[in-house]
Amino acid sequence: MDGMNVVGDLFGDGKMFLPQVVKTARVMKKAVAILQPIIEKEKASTGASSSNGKILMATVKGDVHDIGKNIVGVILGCNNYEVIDLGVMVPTEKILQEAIDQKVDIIGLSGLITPSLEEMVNVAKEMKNRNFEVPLMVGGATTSKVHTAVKIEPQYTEPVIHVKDASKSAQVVSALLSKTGKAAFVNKTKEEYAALRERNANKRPVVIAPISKAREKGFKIDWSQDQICTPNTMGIQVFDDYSIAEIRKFIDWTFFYQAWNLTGNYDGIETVTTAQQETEWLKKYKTENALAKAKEALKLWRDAQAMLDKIERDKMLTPKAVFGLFPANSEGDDVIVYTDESRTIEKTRFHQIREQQDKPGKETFHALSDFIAPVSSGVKDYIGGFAVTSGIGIEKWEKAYMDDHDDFSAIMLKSLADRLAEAFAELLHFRVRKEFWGYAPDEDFNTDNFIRERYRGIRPALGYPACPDHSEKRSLFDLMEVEKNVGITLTEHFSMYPNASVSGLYFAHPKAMYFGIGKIGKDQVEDLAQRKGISTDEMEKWIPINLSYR
Ligand code: B12
Repeated sequence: MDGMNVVGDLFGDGKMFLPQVVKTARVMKKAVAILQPIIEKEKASTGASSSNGKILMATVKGDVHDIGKNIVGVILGCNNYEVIDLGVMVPTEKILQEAIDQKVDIIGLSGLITPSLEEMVNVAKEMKNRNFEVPLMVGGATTSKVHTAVKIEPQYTEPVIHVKDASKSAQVVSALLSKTGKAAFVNKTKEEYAALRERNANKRPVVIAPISKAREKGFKIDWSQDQICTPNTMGIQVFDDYSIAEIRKFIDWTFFYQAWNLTGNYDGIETVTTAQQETEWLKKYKTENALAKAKEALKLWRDAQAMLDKIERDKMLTPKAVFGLFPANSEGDDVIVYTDESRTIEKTRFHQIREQQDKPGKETFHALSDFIAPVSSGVKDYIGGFAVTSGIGIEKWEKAYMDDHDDFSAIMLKSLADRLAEAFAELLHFRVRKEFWGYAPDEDFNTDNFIRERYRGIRPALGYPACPDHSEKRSLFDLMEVEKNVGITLTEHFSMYPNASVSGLYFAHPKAMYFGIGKIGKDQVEDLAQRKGISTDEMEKWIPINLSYR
């Protein structure tokens, strides 16, 4: 344990890197498992607890993401905290009951997508209602200090702390549990959050154009001049067990290093095999820290290749995909998908959101529907949809690794499954452009172009900045019978299970591009709610970060 404390401190000080810590934790856990009977005996005789405190961790209701939470769990374990991990999609009731039953010292919540932000607010409110006294920590990709300060902290009387990443987690926990240091830490954070709230309240309000004006200034395409490509293969196609060997060629490794807290540019890493190549490659890292990080990145890359080889060889994961290409036209900001080329029966509608944030010189207010020919043009246009997963089969392996006290392999597998899901989405889009839709038959395989999105057409994933409403996934899933065809399911907050899944739309127009919706006005929210047949309150729940008036 003393050794782990040293490792924890070195990591906190930035002198050790995440993969090293997680590997060290594996050694510790395996050793502890052997010593467990003796530890238990000692505990029973002295009544003493050997841990520094009990932390309950959970991914909130409706969200399935846990790689970040799991990493934090390992780091806290290394720092001798007892971590009670309730897993994913955990309802508030369960979080609170477990916290009481297990007498935890801190509750930690994790979430990756926007609806989880609201869920965290709910947990905080409920903690106050029930007079909880333990601090609350929040983390995960969409959480932020500002959201925590403005929306979560005011709901709870005890400390609420946003933790940006794993490297900060042990310091925060230690401060929150310190008899001498807690008050100062909590007061400092409270002051910081109060200042953030004030700054937020005094922020110059964004100028919102009326939705009518934004629509008038939508992105214009001269459809009479346009050559639309009719897809070679219409309707739905399913891939049941796609080759991992093919998919791995499309991996963009940037986010893999990010997941392992090793941000940096490691271009050319795949060419390093001999000792001489390694020495040459490392020469470009000039500072001591950059060099140490690059060495670690190289080890991690090799571990990843070994795991990918195993995934391929042992068929650990079964990548599945469904995509569909359909007749479509836009109507206002909606995209209508028809049952067939007669375009008489509407099969579904995708309700797009339009930019409304105005500023001097702003000429265009985009909506994704601008990239599809309007019904009034008489032009026959098309849209595509896709859902891919590389997470089927993962639980069995994850459990086996965890039973073997091997968090490193469990986290490695998860981070690779995520990479494979993204890569599969990229590969499928490439094939759609080249073969199935066929508007880019001459496009060559070029990972650099894929990463820099240098190709015709876009594949916005539902929930991304151009289409932030996660609830639109329901229409996509119904359209392509995703549950039945590939086994990806949706939670009540439209998170996809298995976690390593990506879904979205295909737009083929050469001028189609990515953009961010930003803040929108109440006029559009009301209109959107009406178009979707839901209440304004519910609509607001799906896009809280886009509301200009909250
Ligand atoms: C990799 C990635 C994925 C992976 C999954 C990653 C995962 N964590 O499970 C894949 C490719 C599968 C994926 C899919 C999707 N993604 Co994604 N994804 C990302 C990306 C690029 C990085 C996130 C990540 O993994 N970071 C690394 C991990 C380790 O970090 P982390 O989870 O944040 O955890 C760290 C900290 O937050 C903190 N922490 C986390 N939890 C906790 C808890 C406590 C108590 C504490 C103390 C700390 C703590 O410590 C952790 C370790 O350092 C982000 C963009 C970005 N740059 O952040 C988008 C992003 C999160 N994704 C997004 C979206 C929309 C999706 C999809 C919905 C898209 C789609 N329609 O297919 C799907 C959803 C998948 C599903 N199952 O439902 C959006 C979310 C937007 C929103 N506001 O909702 C983002 C922000 C991209 C964007 N710019 O819009 N995604």
